[in-house]
Amino acid sequence: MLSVTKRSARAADLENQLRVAALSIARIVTPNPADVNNDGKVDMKDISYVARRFMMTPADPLWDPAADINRDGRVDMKDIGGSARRFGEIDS
Ligand SMILES: [Ca+2]
Ligand SMILES: [Ca+2]
Repeated sequence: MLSVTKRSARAADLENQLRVAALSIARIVTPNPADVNNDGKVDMKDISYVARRFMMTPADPLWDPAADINRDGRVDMKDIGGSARRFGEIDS
């Protein structure tokens, strides 16, 4: 009985480690697009960065594709909103 409990505890621990690893990989593969400056959190810096590029397109010399949260080729309210909606999100 004890060995079964030990084994399942080990399995649960392994399962947990795999889950943590999978989450880490998922974050690398799909970084949070709202974290424009890539510092691991979505805060006012990201939102103001997007806001400062309001109405810019790739034709603009200051264009930064990172500010185009929804990747539609223009920084507008949708991008500011997209960033604001994810305000406070932290990658750990
Ligand atoms: Ca950030
Ligand atoms: Ca956009």
